[in-house]
Amino acid sequence: MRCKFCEKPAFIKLHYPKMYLCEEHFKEYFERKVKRTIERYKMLKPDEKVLVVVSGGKDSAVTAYILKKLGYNIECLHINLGIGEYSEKSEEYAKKQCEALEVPLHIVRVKELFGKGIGEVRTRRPTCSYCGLTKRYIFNKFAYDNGFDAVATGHNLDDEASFIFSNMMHWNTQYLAKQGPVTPAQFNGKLVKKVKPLYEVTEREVVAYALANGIEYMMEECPYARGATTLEYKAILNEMEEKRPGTKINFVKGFLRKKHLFEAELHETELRECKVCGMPSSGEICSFCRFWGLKEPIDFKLHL
Ligand code: Q46
Ligand code: ZN
Ligand code: ZN
Repeated sequence: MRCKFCEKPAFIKLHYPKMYLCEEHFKEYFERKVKRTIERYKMLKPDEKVLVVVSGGKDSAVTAYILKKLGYNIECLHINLGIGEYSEKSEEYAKKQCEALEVPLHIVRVKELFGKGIGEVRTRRPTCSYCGLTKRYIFNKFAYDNGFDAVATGHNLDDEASFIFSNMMHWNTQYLAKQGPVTPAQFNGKLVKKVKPLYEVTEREVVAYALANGIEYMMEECPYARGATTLEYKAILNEMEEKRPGTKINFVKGFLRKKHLFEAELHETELRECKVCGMPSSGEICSFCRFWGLKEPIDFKLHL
């Protein structure tokens, strides 16, 4: 098969819209799509300072790569979760990716902060739950302490579609109301703006883009990800996508059109300052400080 736009052999067959593209035209297509997503949802202004959270995996590596290529002012943050060999390898990949891109990489290591890695804490809370809490707090606080205007994460269309799908199955309207491609800054900027530039590209397209650009990334999954129900939802959506191309994007766009229905149900909890760290919290002490038993805030400010 030949590319739709030139004589070269096809590198990929896209299912929606259906077309064959050579490597060069696929890169162009992918970059245009991400650029349009950023513009459509008014994610970033050209002069904003953006912190990209890089895990070592493909999605965040592609996010950093494409934001740099589109001319944004980016720096990267890797959070080493302290999950044995998995975390050591992840950090190595993050370093390699940022070196290749020539962008500054900052590293925060959970074990250095608390003496324990994720998975080593004796708690009734599920591992992924406190891991997520820890990551979200660290990247937000790091961005806030260092004056970043936005935090970019690597969530792709498959992640978003499966998140919406699973939360609809459980009618978690509170979560659904807060879901979207952009979360604006809140609480006097203490909650930094969050953006998802890969919101409208599929996982398959991200893999192909990484391959086309020689981006190396960590393929192993976190040991705690095994058996996660998100993977089941992804598999169901993939099956539907195969039968009816466009299912995922139409589902996510339809959700965004109807999101106001969920927002109407949102019980806005009044946020106040955490007594320990001063960051926004629904209780006296925020869940991060409570979970890690902090007595003093962690200062992530870089002293350059
Ligand atoms: S939440 Fe859970 Fe992930 Fe943390 S413990 Fe691993 S699987 S890394 S996205
Ligand atoms: Zn071509
Ligand atoms: Zn706190």
